[in-house]
Amino acid sequence: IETQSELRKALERDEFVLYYQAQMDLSTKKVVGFEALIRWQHPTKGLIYPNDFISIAEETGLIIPIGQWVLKTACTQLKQWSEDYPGINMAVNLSARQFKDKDLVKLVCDVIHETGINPNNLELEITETIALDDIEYTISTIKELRMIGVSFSLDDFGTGYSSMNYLKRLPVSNLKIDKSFLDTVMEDSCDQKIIQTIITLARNLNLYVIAEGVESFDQESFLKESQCNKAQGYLYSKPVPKELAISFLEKQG
Ligand code: G
Ligand code: G
Ligand code: MN
Ligand code: NA
Repeated sequence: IETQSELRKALERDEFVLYYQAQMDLSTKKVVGFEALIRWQHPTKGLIYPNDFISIAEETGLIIPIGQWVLKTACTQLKQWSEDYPGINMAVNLSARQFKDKDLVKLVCDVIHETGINPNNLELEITETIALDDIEYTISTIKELRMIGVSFSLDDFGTGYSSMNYLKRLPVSNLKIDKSFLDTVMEDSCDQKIIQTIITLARNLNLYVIAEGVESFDQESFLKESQCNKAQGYLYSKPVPKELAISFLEKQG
């Protein structure tokens, strides 16, 4: 676990990096987007993962400048990749404090303007828990960003407490089925039913569904048969540095 002053230094010294994990369209088996995932390239300790510093960043408020850096870096990368692959999407995670920040809408607008991305290719991920904390605020913030073309995904779906009543009111575009359901799906028929139910629910609410943590072809076949739209997981790629990520796009032409 890292300290506040170390995190501040990391920002000043530009030690954060983004890794990118491919998101596949299950019907075409092509990469249709990437999720940006932060890492800290520490000069002596090596690569540090977000679970070891995001909560401290959140508690200390440093998540605000770190989050600005993430959004700007991910959108700069998106702009570059979309020159050759115009439909490609970029998903960026938002923590609770970032989502509640009064300047979020302005930040996103500024970054879109500065980088020149197509806002339709930007997806912001929030968890159910964040979304439901103050539902009226959530709805109005998502609507404001939707108006300029940015879409939202509900991350870790199925692990929080969203009731159907809340879900139908949230103007999100995608549900991300939590990895925990995938982990045991091939042994546990209950998990299969849960996943199929989430997919049906999503379709009825006009939402896209993406499954996270896909590691085997069996899981992929099950998801395809269940008409899940997209998949993300080690089967396709781990989160990788930008040079490797682009090679996936180049390979598929
Ligand atoms: O990449 P990894 O699986 O180690 O990520 C662990 C957690 O850190 C995930 O819950 C992910 O959402 C979160 N995370 C990764 N990158 C970012 C980021 O840029 N911003 C925020 N707020 N959370 C992130
Ligand atoms: O909470 P969020 O969904 O943003 O976090 C995604 C995290 O899940 C990333 O840290 C990523 O490294 C991890 N991840 C992505 N795909 C897989 C997978 O197929 N298997 C495992 N074990 N972890 C994965
Ligand atoms: Mn995520
Ligand atoms: Na997730």
